[in-house]
Amino acid sequence: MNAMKYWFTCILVVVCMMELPAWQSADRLIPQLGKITIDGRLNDWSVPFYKNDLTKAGRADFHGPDDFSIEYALAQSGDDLLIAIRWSDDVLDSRYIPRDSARWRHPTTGNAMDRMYLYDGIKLQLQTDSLQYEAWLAPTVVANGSPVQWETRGPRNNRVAVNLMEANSVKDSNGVYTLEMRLNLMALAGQLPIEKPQVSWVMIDQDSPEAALASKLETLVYFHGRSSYFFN
Ligand SMILES: [Ca+2]
Ligand SMILES: [Ca+2]
Repeated sequence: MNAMKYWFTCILVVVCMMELPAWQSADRLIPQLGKITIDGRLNDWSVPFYKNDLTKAGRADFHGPDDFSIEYALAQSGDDLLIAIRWSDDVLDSRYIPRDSARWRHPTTGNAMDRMYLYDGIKLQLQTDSLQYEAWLAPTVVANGSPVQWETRGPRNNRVAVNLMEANSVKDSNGVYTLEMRLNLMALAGQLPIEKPQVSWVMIDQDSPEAALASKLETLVYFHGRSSYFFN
């Protein structure tokens, strides 16, 4: 490489580095939505859905959208954060798991893990510098007419059970489970606005409702991701 080419390459690298988008470019505006009914039906949702933006992990024989696919959307309406999910899954493997049964210990290794990873499920986390909220849901109604398994607020080592999320789920005419959720942000945070919440997802597909729990570690597939949002 001659000297001119060398310096040209150096300058190009520096310029490219300067133009790398800052991570804030992943910030997403939470769009406004009119008044909706939390009945699980998404015909009143007129905002874009995110699809294929979560990272897959777990078993290698996952066979694509026929096996599992999800779309989700967030919206705001007054003080409410609204959340919708379309859940397509070839085998439903879902049940109610009370919070006091959340941990499961492997019978051979003795290792403890979250029991929810052994069933179809959704973990939603909302975080800011001063606020932590977590909810576990099933794709279908599992408890008290709701898909919510439980909710907590507070830091990992000092979580407090809360009951803030209104949620419902139905199966539509295409066999897709649709979930609809409402979370009142004033009730959650005590004051508004909430600045740039980070929203994290884990969406778990298990397809072996009859299998021994230990074997389900081998069949686990999940999609995960986190994005930063802002309200207008
Ligand atoms: Ca599946
Ligand atoms: Ca499943």
